[in-house]
Amino acid sequence: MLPLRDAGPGWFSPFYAMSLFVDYPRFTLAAALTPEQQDFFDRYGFLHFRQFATPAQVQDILQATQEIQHNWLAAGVEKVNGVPIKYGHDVDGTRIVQRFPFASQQHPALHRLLQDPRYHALFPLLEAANGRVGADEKDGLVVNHYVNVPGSEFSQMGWHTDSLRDIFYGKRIGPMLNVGLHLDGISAANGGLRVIPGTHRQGLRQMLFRKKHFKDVGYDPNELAIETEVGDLTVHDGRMWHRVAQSPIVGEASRRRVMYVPILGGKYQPKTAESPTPFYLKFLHLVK
Ligand SMILES: O=C(O)CCC(=O)C(=O)O
Ligand SMILES: [Fe+2]
Repeated sequence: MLPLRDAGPGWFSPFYAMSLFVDYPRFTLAAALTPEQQDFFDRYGFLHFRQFATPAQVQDILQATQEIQHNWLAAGVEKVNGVPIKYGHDVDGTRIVQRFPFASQQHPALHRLLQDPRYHALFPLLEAANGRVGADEKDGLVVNHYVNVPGSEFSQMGWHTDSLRDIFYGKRIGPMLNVGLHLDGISAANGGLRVIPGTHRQGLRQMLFRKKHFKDVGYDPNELAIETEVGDLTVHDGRMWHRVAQSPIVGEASRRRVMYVPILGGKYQPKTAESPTPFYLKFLHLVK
């Protein structure tokens, strides 16, 4: 395994062309993190666990999202707790949901999934009191469904930090981890998640201006490709720069489904049906 390097502002990789292939450890999540896992996160800002969910659990999750999609399409639902649902089209032209906010409030199978005690093992990474799974806060459990079709509405996501959202609310950046459960196996050659290791420790200026939030979509020499198998879990610090690369493949093989839930510390701030639409979602149209 090649060691990862910290990505300081001016850092230049001698492995420029190779950096997609830099390897990093995949761990297993148990009831408590190991010191090695804790150290890796402190240094690089992310962790990757294999086989968090079984193939049968992943099938149940996919089934649940289809049921939610069916209900929302039938009822013409536009928002949940003020957060817009993103609709698009599948390979065969049918209308689908591509970003489901607050999904665990919509289906008992997804609600049950968030009761898994292994999430608690991640709370110490927050370095904050009152750690919890944010099922009713931020955008709740979000399911993303990417597919690259001609005129696609959702096939990639530009560079961003999740913590920028706090700044839009005029708040201090709250402690936040974003936890992804990967429902498709994606190799680096098929697009997928890219992170810039170490950027969780950057200053506020770098967090705000290192790139143009959501507009910049290109390759970065310091990026690392997160290659997933079905059922993998990833965790990244909310301050870390990341993006979703578009699959170079068009059609069925480009399909990528992943669900994210925030792990939060500090004050509990649930959203309700009366919650206003957050300002940061004006960026949602940039995601195509
Ligand atoms: O789809 C992914 O893996 C990442 C999505 C993401 O970064 C986000 O929704 O904020
Ligand atoms: Fe993100």
